Amino acid sequence: MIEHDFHNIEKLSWALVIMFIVGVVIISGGVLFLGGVELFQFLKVSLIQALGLGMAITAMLFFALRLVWRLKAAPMGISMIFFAIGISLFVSVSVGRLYALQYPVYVESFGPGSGPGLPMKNVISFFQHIDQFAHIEDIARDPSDVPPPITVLDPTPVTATLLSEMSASGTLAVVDEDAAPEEGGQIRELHLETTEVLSELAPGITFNYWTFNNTVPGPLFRVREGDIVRVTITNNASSLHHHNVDFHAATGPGGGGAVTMVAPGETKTFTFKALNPGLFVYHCATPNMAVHMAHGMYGMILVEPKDGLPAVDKEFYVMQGEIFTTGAIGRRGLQAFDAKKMMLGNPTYITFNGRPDGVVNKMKAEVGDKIRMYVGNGGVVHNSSFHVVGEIFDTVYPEASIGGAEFKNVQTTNVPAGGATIVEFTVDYPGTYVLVDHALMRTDKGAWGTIEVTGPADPTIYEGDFTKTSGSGH
Ligand SMILES: [Cu+2]
Repeated sequence: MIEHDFHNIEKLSWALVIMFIVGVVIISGGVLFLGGVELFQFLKVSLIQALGLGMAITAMLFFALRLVWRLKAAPMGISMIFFAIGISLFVSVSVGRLYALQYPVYVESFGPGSGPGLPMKNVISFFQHIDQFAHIEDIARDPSDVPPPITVLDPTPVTATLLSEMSASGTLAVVDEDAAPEEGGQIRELHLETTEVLSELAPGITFNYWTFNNTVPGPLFRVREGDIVRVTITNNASSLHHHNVDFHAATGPGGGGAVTMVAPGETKTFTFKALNPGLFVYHCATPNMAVHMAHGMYGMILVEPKDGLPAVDKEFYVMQGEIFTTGAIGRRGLQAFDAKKMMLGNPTYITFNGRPDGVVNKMKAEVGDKIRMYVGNGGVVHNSSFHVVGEIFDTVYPEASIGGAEFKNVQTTNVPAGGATIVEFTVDYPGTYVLVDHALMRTDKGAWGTIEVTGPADPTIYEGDFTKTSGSGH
């Protein structure tokens, strides 16, 4: 009888060990089969934690079974199991699922549309197609890439033929005088391509950006109040997700979002009339909207007032954004999007033009230049406290309002999430001017850039000893 029990328990305990080994082989093989070494790398932390948990449970059961047999004391073994389960319950109730095991599918939310966790099938699909994703050398949009002011009208004349063609192609809802641009206005054709690409956000740190036209932010468009704006959006065939575009400059449900949802490979067009002047954000509004924006899907359109804006010497385009990665700040390698960090409102990186140092050493001006900056915020959590160190904004168009009251002599101005500002200042003294989100901790996450100003120094404006002092300043 004792011999018989021994054999049973001996067999059972070794069966446990074999089950564990088989489990490890099946899970590892499954991961390799579905997404190759890249998926394995990606899930490394979760797999190691799951392995640890599996080892602990197997060892516990193994030990308990042997205890039952050796001491002939079933209660001992059962109390061991109770003890282990009790500890697990205690930990799981207070901590919940282990952090690494939560990613990416278990984040619940209550917004419109789907939640922020990326579906596992998309994660697997990403690794299956990883070789097809374009590698972008520099994801940061050049802040100097600003289209010229609309002084000469667009050569595309508005004719009755063009309007009826647009109507026939379904790109213009109504053909009558109301749909025509206002006097002096034009039809503006804007082209957007949504892409999902790989690019380094810092040396050695790669992120899967989703973009408009392969940069973050997307292009700055320039139209005039009263223009008809015709937007054509194409979703690159290599995309894994649907995308669309919501123009804050458009008046109508969804700002275009409802009529521009494009599947991979698809193209759609929509038309709106630029009724209000101002600097407006556009962004992808495909559910989960915040997830799409946190991958880089935002840009701006300037609707100039009918008389244009005053002439300046230099114009720059900067957009703040937020990136949430599963790895801590500075962690190398391919970084996955972290839905939980986004829900907690804690970006790993806060960027100007898509990555830390996205607008460092890219903006140049001469002493005496009047500078205008178009500053937007594609962030999904934080408002920005925009400031240029060593400068005072002569004029701020608050919240990018054009035609309302302008602010004069401002140090720091607010840029709401999904909003913008326009600031103007004349640079009076040469040197490097640092722009920041003056919630200054964010500069450590990447929210800063520079403007280099060259020219003669006027000691009546600024004078001091520029020789460096020793020491780090801490
Ligand atoms: Cu999108």
